[in-house]
Amino acid sequence: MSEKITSQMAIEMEDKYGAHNYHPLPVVLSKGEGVFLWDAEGKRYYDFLSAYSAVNQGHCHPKIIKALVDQAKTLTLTSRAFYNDCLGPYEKYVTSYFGYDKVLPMNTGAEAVETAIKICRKWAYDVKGTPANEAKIIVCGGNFHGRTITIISMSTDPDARGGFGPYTPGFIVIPYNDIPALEKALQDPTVAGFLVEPIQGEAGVYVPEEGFLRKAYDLCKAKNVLFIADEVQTGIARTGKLLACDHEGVRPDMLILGKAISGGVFPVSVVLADDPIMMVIKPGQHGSTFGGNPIAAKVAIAALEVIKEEKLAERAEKLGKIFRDELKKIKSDMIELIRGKGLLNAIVIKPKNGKEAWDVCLKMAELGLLAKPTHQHIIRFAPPLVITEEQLYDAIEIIRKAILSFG
Ligand code: IF1
Repeated sequence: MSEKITSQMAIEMEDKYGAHNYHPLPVVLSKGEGVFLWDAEGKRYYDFLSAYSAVNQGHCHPKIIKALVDQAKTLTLTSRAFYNDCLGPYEKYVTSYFGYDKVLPMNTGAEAVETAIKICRKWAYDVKGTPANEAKIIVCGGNFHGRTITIISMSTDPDARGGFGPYTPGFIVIPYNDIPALEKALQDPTVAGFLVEPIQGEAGVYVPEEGFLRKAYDLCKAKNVLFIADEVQTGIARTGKLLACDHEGVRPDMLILGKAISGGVFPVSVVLADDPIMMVIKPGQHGSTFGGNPIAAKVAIAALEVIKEEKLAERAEKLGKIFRDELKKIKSDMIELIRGKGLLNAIVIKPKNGKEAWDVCLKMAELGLLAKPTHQHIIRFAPPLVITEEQLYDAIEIIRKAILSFG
């Protein structure tokens, strides 16, 4: 089964044998290295999606791959029925890296979000004294936290949510970036937590007003409500700081990470919190077969080391400014707005002669750069953070050419 297939064959097979839950750009990728991807025919592309910010350290980073391969040859999975000699060192490393007492390891982002919701509810009943089954969590319109039934129950996106009821109760939806709405919702004494993305990724790289996170955090504290940050997409250097919350000096009560915590090499996610919160979970109350497995532990340590060793947060901060400044110089009425932080950026596209964000992405792919539209009119730009300044200028030239090709 290892014979080479053409791009055409690969697309036909996915169409015939795979569920149709995606609509990918017609590009078939077969190799990655650093900031580049190659398709089945050997054409090279800049990757400006980075697997939705999972591959912040660049494709197939040698140090992370070595950790993966070495551990894969030694021990892969024991389950949590027994101890293993990788988990403890990883737990020590990751808690000191982010500055929390404890970590709960899971695999995917959605699982970590579910975990945080469970911990928050349990904390409400055991510590805060909320009456049984009444705990509520405030979330924001336009959120994206994953695909499980409970998570889509708090979504406002008709595609994500529609047709999948009945829904999990216990959520209050307020508009994003709306402090008065939060203040009002917090008056309900059964509110236990506020779950928020510091920048809304799926909503189109929607950056809240400066001070929003700080004010939201302070309001939560005044009401003894847990401030829970979903940094699955914004975390790990992407926005120019280790965490997007660091821009406002906010330390979440619970921090949810996924994606780049493994450099996109392996599904690894975590919830981080201090003892008074995390210790509400007792043996048997939560877990996962694969969570905290030896490969995940070794891969995550390597991936987090790369972030520091290669100063990727600092790179994202510096190169992000250049990126936005250079994009703003492109004179085209198709560019309605440019926004973002660090190397998480987006262009809002104004359709022209029937040409939309999708067409711009097809043109960029033709010219050797991959990005994906979100919400029809927005293109997200998030290259691996290892991109050099020279590569960035080269990529900007491709984006410029693609947009200007529509006149
Ligand atoms: C897909 C979006 C990005 C996330 C935040 C939790 C999760 C995600 C803030 C769940 C996942 C993904 C999932 C992926 C596309 C992608 C995405 F466009 F859908 F919204 F990145 F922008 N919290 N985001 O962004 O993590 O369970 O997937 O590991 O295809 O659904 P997961």
